[in-house]
Amino acid sequence: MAAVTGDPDPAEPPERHAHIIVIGGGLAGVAAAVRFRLKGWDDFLILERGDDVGGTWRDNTYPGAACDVPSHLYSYSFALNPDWTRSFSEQTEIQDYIRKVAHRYDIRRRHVFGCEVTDARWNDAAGRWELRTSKGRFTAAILVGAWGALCEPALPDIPGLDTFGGPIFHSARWSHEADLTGKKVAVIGTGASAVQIVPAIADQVAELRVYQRTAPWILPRLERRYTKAERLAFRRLPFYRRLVRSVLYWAHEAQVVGLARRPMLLKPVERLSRAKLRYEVRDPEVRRRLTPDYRLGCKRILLSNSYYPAFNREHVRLVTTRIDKVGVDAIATADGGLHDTDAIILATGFQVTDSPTYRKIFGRHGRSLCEVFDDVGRKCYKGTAVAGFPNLFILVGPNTGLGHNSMIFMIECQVNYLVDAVETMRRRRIRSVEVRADAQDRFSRTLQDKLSRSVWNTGRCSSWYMDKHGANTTMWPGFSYEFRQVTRTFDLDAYHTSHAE
Ligand code: N01
Repeated sequence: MAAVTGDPDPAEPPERHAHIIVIGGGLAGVAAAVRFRLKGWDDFLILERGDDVGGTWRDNTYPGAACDVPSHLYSYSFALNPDWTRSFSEQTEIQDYIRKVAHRYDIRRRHVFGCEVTDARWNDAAGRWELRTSKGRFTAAILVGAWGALCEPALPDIPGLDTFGGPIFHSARWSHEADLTGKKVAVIGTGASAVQIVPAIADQVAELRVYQRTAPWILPRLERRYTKAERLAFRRLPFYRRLVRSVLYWAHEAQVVGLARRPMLLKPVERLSRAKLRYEVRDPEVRRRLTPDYRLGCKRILLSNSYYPAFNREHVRLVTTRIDKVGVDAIATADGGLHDTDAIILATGFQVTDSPTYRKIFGRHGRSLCEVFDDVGRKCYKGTAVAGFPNLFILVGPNTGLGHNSMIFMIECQVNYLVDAVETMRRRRIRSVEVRADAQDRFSRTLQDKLSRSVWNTGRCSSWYMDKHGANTTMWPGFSYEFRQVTRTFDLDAYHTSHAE
């Protein structure tokens, strides 16, 4: 136990310092670390609570887990991968890719695995961040928040959930010990995770009930295995690899016109999705209940060829009545239904706008990100900097989400901005930078103005893109190349600075 005098606890490991500390070793943390290495920087650490790199791709091991962005687009620009085996990669292949990138750039040795950050506080007098973690204390001049957006499971507030007697787990914490064979299984939620899980486990279970609150819009998934000839071409002809990536990039970029600018253009796509539903689901009543009642794109558009057909099977039922409560071996619905249940899968999404990590990061006035965001909304300059939090750079921060393209592109833009910031600070002997509140407000106002015309705001749905103030603080309302333009160079004039003595 630490002495009350404030003397250091002899049992506690000594404080470690690094110029830059990155919290999180997922896609964003790895991208940052690789860029630091390519710059020849070695004075950085990545604190990762898990035991491997990969973040959400390490954690989401549910049956059927795969990406819905094409594999040649969902890759780092500095590590294009000729070896992708499918047009859309599965989780295992993406996780393997991230591991290989970490190995190739020798960044694993800069990681501290199994290191959970309990809090990080800016010490203004010392001009540094001070962190307490499960592996002792750390300090850093610059803190990079690469904790990710889709990492903290959101558990539903359903009465009696904790009284359930069988296996119950979140989709992102899949219990591989739980054998679902021949069991009566409930899947709660019908988002991107659920539409992959349902067809993947349908064959295995005796009875599958899918509890839907809101029907998702689903489009065909143009998925296939690459032929040998294609893979050879990807490997031998780098220009072909880049060409495919560029074609995919611009094809995806075009979707922004419909999503963010002219939602009416999405009408034909809605017709396509309805036709798919008519073609794939036999029972008209089930079809009716699977038909979304809001505009396509308002929630994330899902891609699947196997989700709808699963509902043609006798033992797969769609439940659209609200869940009343959960008992020890059953789920009760508001219409008086009582469904015997052996296992429950919570495919209920993530805490995005209310990330618990926000409660752990304390800025210049001793207030946490959570308190500041509660007060003024989730405002963030260029998705990266927050007024009151000097030398903090968030990756995949507010309003960097894409409904149409690869998040890796956005991550690389932000890393570019971060690297330029670090170099600018070194060159000009700046000790700390803190974004000016007026610059942050102006940036947020412009974003919110653009978002007000987007289908995410006008599409008559309720989605996790909105924060508790009713503002869309999740999505980027433009082309992704526009984000590259605004993050190309670090704009020091938007920041207050303090100089090293
Ligand atoms: O989570 P979600 P997800 N009672 O939040 C329902 C990425 N991702 O894990 O729509 C009953 O989308 C909720 O209902 P409603 C991707 O960015 C990508 O599926 O709020 N139901 C919804 O149906 C994605 O967008 C991939 O009415 C409740 C579901 O749970 C993001 O992760 C694969 C409930 C949650 O859906 C999240 O996807 C997987 C309650 N109390 C994930 N609370 C690919 O690349 C919530 N729900 C393919």
